[in-house]
Amino acid sequence: MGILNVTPDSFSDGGRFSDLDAALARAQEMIGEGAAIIDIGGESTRPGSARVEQQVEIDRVVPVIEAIASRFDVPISIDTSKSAVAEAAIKAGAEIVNDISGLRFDERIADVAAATNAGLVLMHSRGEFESMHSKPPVENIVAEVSNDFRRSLAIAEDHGVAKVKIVLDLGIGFGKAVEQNLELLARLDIIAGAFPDHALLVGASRKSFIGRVLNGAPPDGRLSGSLAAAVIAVTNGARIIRAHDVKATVDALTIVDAVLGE
Ligand code: 7PM
Repeated sequence: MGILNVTPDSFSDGGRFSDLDAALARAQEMIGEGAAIIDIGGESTRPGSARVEQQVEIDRVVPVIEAIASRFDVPISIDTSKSAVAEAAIKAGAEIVNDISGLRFDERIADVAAATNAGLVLMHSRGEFESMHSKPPVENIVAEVSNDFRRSLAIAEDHGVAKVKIVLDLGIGFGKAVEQNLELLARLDIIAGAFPDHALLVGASRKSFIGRVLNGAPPDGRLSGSLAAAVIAVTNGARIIRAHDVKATVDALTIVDAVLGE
């Protein structure tokens, strides 16, 4: 799953038309590098970032989704926690809703997914939008993630989302201490075993726990660490990897597949 951010800071050269062009070029590049899904987000979840009005988020993502959907045969996911944005995105051509709140912020996301037969990614996170990145750690992160997955799954199924459409995501970096992100990757096999009906998605790409373990490496110095995390995740049972660096990630995982195939 290749990441395509369409927040104003993501493409620097301003001007609506060139923003759309830049997004399209990046999508095309990631597809060429082997991305199987393009994940489009119009709201930054950076620590301390302000929430974006839903109409602003819609205005950012819809033109990009329409442009990609009309040109390329690739599934598009919409990274949002708002049902109105999910609905507009699906109308524009998205097929998957990627909710970082796991239905905690807006349950109607499940109604939208059920009504449109869209895929639904339920990501684990702790705390509200503003406090998500500063929550004190819990005792047993594997147990908490598993319990919260059950709660999110129950809501989704109550709203009529088919089991087979639901993907679970550990939510690396969302309200978790560095050691807990490492523990989740180390024990991913336990979580995968507990949820055999669902594919697991992991997004560790360039995240701050990698920078911390690598003595302060900046985001553009975290590629090797991100690849190591992706390899561990897939080896331990993840089925989808969310990544910025698609070519390098696909290469690393092609080797993993080749080895596991023997
Ligand atoms: C700041 C902090 C900026 C975190 C961006 C992020 C995930 C996601 C994000 C994930 C799924 C990033 C994150 N992370 N959706 N959206 N899984 N499903 O690094 O791990 O892109 S935002």
